[in-house]
Amino acid sequence: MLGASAATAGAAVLHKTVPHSHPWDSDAHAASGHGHEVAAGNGHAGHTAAHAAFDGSAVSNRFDPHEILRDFDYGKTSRLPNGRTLREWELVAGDIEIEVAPGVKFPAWTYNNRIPGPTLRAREGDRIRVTFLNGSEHPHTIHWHGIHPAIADGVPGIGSGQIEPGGKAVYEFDAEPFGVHLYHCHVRPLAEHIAKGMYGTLIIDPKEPRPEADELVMVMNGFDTNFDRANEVYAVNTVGFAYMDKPIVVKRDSLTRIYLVNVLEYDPINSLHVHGNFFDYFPTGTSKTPTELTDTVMLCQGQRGILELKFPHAGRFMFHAHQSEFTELGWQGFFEVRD
Ligand SMILES: [Cu+2]
Repeated sequence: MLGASAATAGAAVLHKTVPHSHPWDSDAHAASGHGHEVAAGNGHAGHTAAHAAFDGSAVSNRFDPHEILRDFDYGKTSRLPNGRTLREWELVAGDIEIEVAPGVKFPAWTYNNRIPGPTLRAREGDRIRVTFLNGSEHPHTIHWHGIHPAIADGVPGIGSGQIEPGGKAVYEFDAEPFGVHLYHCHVRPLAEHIAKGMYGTLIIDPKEPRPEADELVMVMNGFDTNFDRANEVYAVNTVGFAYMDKPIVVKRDSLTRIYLVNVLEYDPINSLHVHGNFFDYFPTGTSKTPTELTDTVMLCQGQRGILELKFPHAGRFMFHAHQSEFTELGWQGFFEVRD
């Protein structure tokens, strides 16, 4: 049963192409449940084989860093008697082998067969219900960043506690506060459970939505491929150099919004620097007023924020960690700004 669930949850569901729109932009959407949506305005909506590479050769994974960028999962929605929206998801833990660079395999632990796990997206005030099935051979949980009762916190010894292989838990809480948040396993040894790949992004949109934009999710991570508690590969969305080989296409003079999360294990800090531009920075995304106009942001593990920028010039612009070691080991990419 669990295996079948894992396959269903992990296999990409129907993808709808809905450029720059949230389901709550229309009542019809809000009332109907639907799984994945890819807001793909830039020509890579199709399912092609994974094509990230150090040097042009391909890696093969069940997920594609380019699809993960704009893949927002709004869950299955229904209306509660009190009129509020209930959003439901199923997350399945599993043990799979992934490729973090051509030929570099990594025995990962995942939510829904991908790293990062699905980007869950709700609106402030929604009710969130996540059913967790442990199809892995190890105990896991889902710990949530946000404001919620202790029983929904996803740590061993509280509420449903540690979920053993084959076990199940339901986490239910209100979507608050608005911002960009994180979920991850909280079973010890914590560093191992996180570094193996058990994390994802939870976006809670404000009731009054942010301005329309081309939105991207970037989860900064790394992989300790020889188990010496140091990373051999650094990346955004798992595959080193994925966005060098194939740049992220954005539109000149139009608003680009990046949901940036740092889950890097074994290194105390991470950073993102954008070439040829500055961005407004909203720490944790909990305010609509930026705190800074800058071109570099530094994040400790678990920190996250929202970047908003418009590119005034067409062309290719690098983005990368400003720690040169990370850059050289995979954490770099290009924006390709087109008219
Ligand atoms: Cu775990």
